[in-house]
Formats: sequence, structure tokens, C-alpha cells
Amino acid sequence: MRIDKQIIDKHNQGLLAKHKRAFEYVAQDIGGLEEVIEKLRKFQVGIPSWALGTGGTRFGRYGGKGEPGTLEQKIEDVGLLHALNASSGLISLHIPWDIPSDPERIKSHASSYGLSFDAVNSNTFQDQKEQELSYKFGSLHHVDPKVRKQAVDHNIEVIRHGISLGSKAITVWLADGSSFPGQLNFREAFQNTLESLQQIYEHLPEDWKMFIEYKAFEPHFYSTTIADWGQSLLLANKLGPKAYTLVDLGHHLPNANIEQIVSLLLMEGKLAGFHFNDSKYADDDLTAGSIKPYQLFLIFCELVDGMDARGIDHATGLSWMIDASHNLKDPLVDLLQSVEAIMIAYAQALLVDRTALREAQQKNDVVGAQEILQDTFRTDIRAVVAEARLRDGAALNPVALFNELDTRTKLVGERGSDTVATGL
Ligand code: AFD
Ligand code: MN
Ligand code: MN
Repeated sequence: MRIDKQIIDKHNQGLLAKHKRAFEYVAQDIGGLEEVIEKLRKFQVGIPSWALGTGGTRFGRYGGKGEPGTLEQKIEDVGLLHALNASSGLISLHIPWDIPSDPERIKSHASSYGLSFDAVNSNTFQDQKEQELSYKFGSLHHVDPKVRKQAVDHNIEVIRHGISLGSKAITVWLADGSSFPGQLNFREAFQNTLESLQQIYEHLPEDWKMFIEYKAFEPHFYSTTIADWGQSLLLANKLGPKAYTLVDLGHHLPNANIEQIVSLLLMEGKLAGFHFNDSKYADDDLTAGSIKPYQLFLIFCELVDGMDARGIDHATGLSWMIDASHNLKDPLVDLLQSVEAIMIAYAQALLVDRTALREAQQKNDVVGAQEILQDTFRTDIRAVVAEARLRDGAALNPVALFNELDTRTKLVGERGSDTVATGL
């Protein structure tokens, strides 16, 4: 389903007067908005192919309707998001759920929607039908070298698929861990993982990166072999300059200070980027910014500060992906909400007076520093984010237009109501 430009223009015409009032109201007190808007227009969020369908929990799944059942349809859905918000220009594939049978055709299908391919994701957390050896007791950390080799070969295959689509990174998330004391020798598990990752690393093209994603717990509940940023960074440093640490916001123990982790990984030049989502308790994979928007803002404050300190291009220097899975809302609406929350946090972080903040810090002016951040966070700059969309011919209110067009009904009309997207 493609959205015609004149439909978007008509939607915007109806909202333009109100938008202009809101934008002028913000502009009267805040300078530098043109620079912020240009940065917002360049900033693209990677959409995970596995979030385009209704997710489930271990207690079941309530299937959605008109969901994408093929890679082509997943690309069409991300293209729809991108037409609405001009900020979803990347799709992150998961192999083997998204095998591109004809890469050239898939690439041109994606580019017809203005999309390119973000990191590809390997999967050694599930046994596939034709798989010879099981990952029940792990993959890259497995005690059996034959299982490790099978998992290494899968990751090399994923890199090959990524190369065929123009991707430049592979994300390795391992479910490897243990659920009982004594089950694993921790050092052996770490060493096996490192040696396996080294074998994969050797197959990375020169201009590729490996993102090593950590997760505190789940699916194992006593230990995870890459459980925190320290273990991921240790591996990344041992592997070499193409290996980085990927921060999934839901992968920390409750109340972890993620913005501090982000700041230090940036300092080390080892931050890969993010899997954005939100959570209350664990890897809840909820809409970004829906539970802890202040945390998301503080993370972006560290990002802007750290990227500028290292001269990293905000749009292309790191990988900005969503990783969420939904079972209550329309997945496409939820993704529109997530992208909006990310763009707002980024825009607000760009508007923090960092000179004044530094002065307050140097004077131990706790209240002054706090007020600088809270003041920016409490300033409604949604009109600035909307202005960036408007200038790119996208919708002033993407969710409203998605609903006005009765998009899901149209997708059911095109696909039937029983398609179920593969994925988590
Ligand atoms: C699950 C894992 C992890 C991974 C994602 C896609 O927790 O976040 O990145 O699946 O493989 O959410
Ligand atoms: Mn993730
Ligand atoms: Mn996760």
C-alpha cells in the first residue's frame, strides 16, 4: 500500500494553521531551530522487520490482521511508515525469517520506498526445521565444537545476505546462558564465545561492523554469557576495531543507569548504537518513551555530548534501531509512536544549553544543572519535530493520518486477515 503525496498534503493543509502557531510559539523563545530541524531531517530510525507483526508473550499471542507475511510486504509496511514520518528510512532484517531470495529485486523494492538496509540480525536462539544440531544448551558458547561451528556458519551466512542487500553491520544477540548453578563453566563459556566470534569477525568486510548485544537475563535465568556492557565491551575490545557494543534499552537490570553506560561506551569509541524500546520491569519491548521518557531524553543528552566530543556524525555514526514487539496495539501505530518519541528526545537533547550545563557542573551547582535539563525536557517541542516532517513532505500527524486512512482495513483488504508475520 502506497500513500499518495496529495493525500499527505491534504492532511497537512488541514493542520497547517495550528502547526504554524505552535511552531512560532516555540521559535519565539528558542534559537537555533533551523540547525535542529536539519539534523532531525537527516536522522533515520531503523525499523525491525520482526516488529511489523503482532508479537506475543510466553503466555500466547493474539494474531493481528493484514500483517506482512513476506519480506516484500514487510518492506511495504516500513515504506508506509517512512511516507508518514520521513524518519523510518531503514529496515533491519532477521535471518532466517527474512531471507532475500532475489536480493537485487528486494533492494530495488526497498529503494522504491526510499529505504535501505540497517544491520542484519542472526538467530541462534531458535532451532530451525532443517537444523542438524540443537541450540538448546547454547550456540557460540556451546561445549560441543560442532554446535559452535554450526552457529558460526549461520552468522557467516547472515553476513553474506547482508552484503547482498547493502547492509554494513551484523547484530549478534546470544540467548546463550544457564538456568542453574553449576551448569556452566563461566570462563569456558566466555572463551568459546570469543573464539566463535573471532571466526565470524574474520568474515566481516572492511567497511562492516559487528554489534555485540548484551542482555541481563532471559531466556536463561541464572546467567547469560553476554549479560552486561562490561562483558560485551571485553569481547569487542578483544575482537578488534570493527566490533562494538549494542545497547538495547530493555536489557538491563531494573534502575540501571543507562545514560552513564552510553556515555562511557561513547568515550571508548565502542558504542554501536541502540535497540530502542521501553520497559517497566524487564525486556518488555514496549513503545519507546512510553514509560520512562526522561531516561530516553537523558540518554540522548549523553549521546549528543559524546558524539560531538568525538566528532561523530549524528545521523550515520551510530545505529539507531527500534527493537520492540507488540501484542496490544497495531504494530505500525506503535512504531510511529516510537519513532516520534525518539525524535522528540533527540531534538530536546540538541536544545540543551551545554555550555551553561558545564558551567553549573564545574561550580557544583546541582540545582542549576538539574534545572537546565528539566527545563528543556519540560518544553514542548513537538512542533519542531513536526516541522522537520513537513519539510520532507511527510505528515504533520502520522498516527492521525494512519487512522484517517483506515490503513489497517486497507492492508487486510490487500492481504486477507489471516496473514501472520514471522518473527518474535
Ligand atoms: C529479542 C532479544 C534481543 C534481540 C531481538 C532480535 O531480547 O533484543 O535483539 O530479539 O533478535 O528481543
Ligand atoms: Mn534487541
Ligand atoms: Mn530484547
